[in-house]
Amino acid sequence: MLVLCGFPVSNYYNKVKLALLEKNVPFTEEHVATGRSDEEVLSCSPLGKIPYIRTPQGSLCESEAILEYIDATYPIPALFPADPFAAAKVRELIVFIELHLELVARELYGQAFFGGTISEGNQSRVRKQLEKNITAFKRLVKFAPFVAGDSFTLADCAAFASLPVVGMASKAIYGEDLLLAAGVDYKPYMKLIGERPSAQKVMADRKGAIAKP
Ligand SMILES: N[C@@H](CCC(=O)N[C@@H](CS)C(=O)NCC(=O)O)C(=O)O
Repeated sequence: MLVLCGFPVSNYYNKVKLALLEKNVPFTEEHVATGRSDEEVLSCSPLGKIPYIRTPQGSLCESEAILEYIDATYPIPALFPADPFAAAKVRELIVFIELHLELVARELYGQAFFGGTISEGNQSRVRKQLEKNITAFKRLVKFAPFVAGDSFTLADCAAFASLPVVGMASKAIYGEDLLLAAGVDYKPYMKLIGERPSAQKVMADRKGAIAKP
């Protein structure tokens, strides 16, 4: 059976968990904190990042590689469209969400969520980049009703896990959610996805993990 390693507050962990639940893949969870540099973790995830999975063939890190593996190994229900162009559009959206939005907003997390500080210069640099990238993302995202169109795909796993973090971090630092400010109204979408049993489990586990001392 697959083992998902990490913890349920991480957006990348929850992206993978949502896909596993959507696809009804049997898996267990193993709590692994960030910041580990021991051989047990680095042999599975050389940068010490979570999530990673253990499979019968070995371990695998990087959430996107994990999702591709899961979708190919457990093909039904498919979370990439069969049409190659439509599937590529899903992958394009995932890159926009993670590389151009989440990774940029990540620079804000230290101050937004963990009591650190980010210099004014860096705040303004990140804001400029985020605003540019959100404008670009707006051209691609469909919310029709799913991010890539009329069916639930792996891009929804990425969007559901990461869009709220981008919104919360920007609100904490700039006093406004830059996604909403740019007219990317992801709130009804979050509600829609939040009605799925898979997403409810992810959110409940996240809440439980945050509440733990
Ligand atoms: N590109 C990675 C990103 C994973 C990631 O950044 N995970 C965070 C937790 S949300 C982490 O492990 N941070 C600790 C670190 O970077 O050392 C993926 O898609 O899996």
